[in-house]
Amino acid sequence: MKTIVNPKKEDWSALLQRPTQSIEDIENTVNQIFQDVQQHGDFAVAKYTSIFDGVELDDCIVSEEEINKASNSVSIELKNAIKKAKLNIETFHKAQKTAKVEIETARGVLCWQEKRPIEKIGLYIPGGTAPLFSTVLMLAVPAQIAGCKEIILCSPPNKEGAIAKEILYTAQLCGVTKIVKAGGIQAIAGLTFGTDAIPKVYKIFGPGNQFVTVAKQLSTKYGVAIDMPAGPSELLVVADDSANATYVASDLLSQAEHGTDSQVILVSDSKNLIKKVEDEIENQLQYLPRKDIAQKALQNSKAFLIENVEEALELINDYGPEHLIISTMNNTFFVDNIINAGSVFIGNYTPESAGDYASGTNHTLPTNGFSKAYSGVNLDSFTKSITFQKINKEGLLNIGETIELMAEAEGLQAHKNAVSIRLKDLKK
Ligand code: HSO
Ligand code: ZN
Repeated sequence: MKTIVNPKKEDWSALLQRPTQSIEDIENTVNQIFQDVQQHGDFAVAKYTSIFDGVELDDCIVSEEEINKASNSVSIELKNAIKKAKLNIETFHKAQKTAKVEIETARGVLCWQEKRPIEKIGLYIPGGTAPLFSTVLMLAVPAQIAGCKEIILCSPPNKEGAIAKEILYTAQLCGVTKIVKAGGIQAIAGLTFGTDAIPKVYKIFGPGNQFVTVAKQLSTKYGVAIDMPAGPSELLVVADDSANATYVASDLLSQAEHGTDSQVILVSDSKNLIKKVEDEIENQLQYLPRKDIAQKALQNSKAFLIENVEEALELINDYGPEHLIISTMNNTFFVDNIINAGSVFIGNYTPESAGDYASGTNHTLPTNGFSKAYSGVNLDSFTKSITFQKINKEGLLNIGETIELMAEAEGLQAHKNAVSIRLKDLKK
């Protein structure tokens, strides 16, 4: 990890650049596969599964039998852990339910807003080196609480044509209605257009590689909503001499092991702490099974030696980390003043792993600086708001003239008439 001492403000954005690649070549591939799936449905999906995942499937839908078999082979200990995490995620997301908002804006003019579930949603769960079944919990649990009717999960099959048993078990536990063995661009295209096997959905959630991310973005051109533009994982830790360097190092490594393009940043006013954390990283790294991945990620990572907390805060808000760990003498200062972050972890005993799995918060979060404008996935991500209004005679008398004047000024006579016709009756 490279240490940057007292960086000048004008250099921050260059120093804090994310390790993202160009997406132009990807866009062509994504467009082509979308067209193919739109025209040839399941046939095209199967073709790309064969090309990219190296497996020919008779049926891309996971059968009840397969799910039960997979569930039976997950250990009791792991099942209990998943259930415990599920309970906390449920508790936190149920608490996010809001009551209907209802108000009389003027006498006789009653307006209200109510939430309704998004009926059909798609969840994308990547396969690869570590199948993250925890993401199934993070997406399917709030979807079920919100009342989504159709929850379609897509995940790429392995060479044997299977999806990880933990993913199947968790999906079943959380009420996923259909599990499809399809990954990458072809899965997103299937969810976008619908095929005989894959239902068309209204919103697609979940992380993925750059192909999946670009595909999700393209699906919005066809009227499908997405949770957010996802990117490689990030963690920023702000720590001073009061922090435990061993803990800080373990947190930085926990995020670095996700992928070679992950980025971890340490911000501190203490040269001493930075040194201790660096030594600890070296120490702990050698024992990690994924040390090669973590090591590469650490090459994208930096430690910033900063003069004071105000400057540290400004730098953090500028970067907008996906995850922020605060371990300082004055945590409250950062908690009160943080504006741009996906999820915040406070104090020595709050590792990011807690939020990744089991504390109850969601781990599907905005990366790549998107925390400046996007929230992480939460209950509202699975609902939409509908507004209602009911105006009585007194109400129309109250606001009628206002509408007439405004409609007239916009040159929209028919709008004005809709009010005038009624007002005439009321004034008879
Ligand atoms: N840190 C990841 C989520 C995750 N970690 C899943 C472990 N499993 C992105 O927030
Ligand atoms: Zn993680």
